[in-house]
Amino acid sequence: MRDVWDGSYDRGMTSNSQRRVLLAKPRGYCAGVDRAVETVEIALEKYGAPVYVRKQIVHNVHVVRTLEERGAIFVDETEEVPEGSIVVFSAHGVAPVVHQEARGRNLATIDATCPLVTKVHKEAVRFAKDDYDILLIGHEGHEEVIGTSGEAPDHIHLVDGPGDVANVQVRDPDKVAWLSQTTLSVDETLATVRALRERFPNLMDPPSDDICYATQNRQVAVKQMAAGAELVIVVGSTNSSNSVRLVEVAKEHGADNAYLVDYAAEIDEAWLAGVTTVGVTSGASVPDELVQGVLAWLAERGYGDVEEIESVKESMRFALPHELRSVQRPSGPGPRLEART
Ligand code: 0CN
Ligand code: SF4
Repeated sequence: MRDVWDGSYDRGMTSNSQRRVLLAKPRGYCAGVDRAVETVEIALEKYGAPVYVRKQIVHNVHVVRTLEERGAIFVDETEEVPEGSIVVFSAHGVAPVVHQEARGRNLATIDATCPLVTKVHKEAVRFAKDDYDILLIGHEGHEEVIGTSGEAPDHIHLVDGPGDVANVQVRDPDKVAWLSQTTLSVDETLATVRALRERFPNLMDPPSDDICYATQNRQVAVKQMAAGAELVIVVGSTNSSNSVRLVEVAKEHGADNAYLVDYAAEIDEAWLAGVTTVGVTSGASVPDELVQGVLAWLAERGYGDVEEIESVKESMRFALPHELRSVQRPSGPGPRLEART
């Protein structure tokens, strides 16, 4: 396996002997998703079913279905959780008002918010305390954006991409800071920040990157891979921001076509017409067994030669939420969900 690949594959006529798969690495579960899924699994083992989860624990259909089969009940709001029950908050974070509501209903909460989302919440609180107008770059309606905005609703303005910059209204153009959702396109966010800085030359940057390491690394990996693949298949769910971004990035960096699928069964054979090289990757909320299902599907159609292209090494792991710290954890990262195709 090469450490760095230069993207220099030929795009010849397809024949069985030439067909190949480039498999991006890193792909799939990040440290925050691994922790959040494990949180629900451990809560089910420790307290027994049902365990309530507010919103999808992570934005993946398979993960949610599998946890439901084990006794997790997913709800939209805490008011749907019976008084006195256990509720887990999802990886995407919640506004402070949600914690208050849970206390009001006497719920036992376990907060699986990713520490890298919590970091953005803290940055918002800090800038609001210093009375900045905060321009939060993110997708309207996304749960993470709703949670972060709830930390300082009077100070935060949502900026949904470069096209939204002209709409921003602030009190003092010299006292403005920007933050972002963790799972955006790095390139589009840089374009949004450039446009914001043109309007607000004294714009303050966040103290550190808000787009998380996992989102960034998966985009770097798909860029390298897409340069040599006519077709890219991204495994992930349609409401997963980071997964959808991988499809866009693949198209912008050389793939003729890129598609998002939850399961191998959703792949359309017609996508393979004339294709020699297929790139495969997955979003941060996707168990690798689903990628293995896609590789098996491709192998049955002559794409059995798989080369993994590793662009960045990852070793991040987060401690469990403090409510579960006493629990012995299985060693090593990785999903414990059972396969289903
Ligand atoms: O797919 P996810 O659950 O969430 P988004 O990409 O939609 O934000 O991945 C985990 C990310 C977090 C927080
Ligand atoms: Fe945390 Fe990033 Fe994973 Fe979201 S994608 S859970 S912010 S590590």
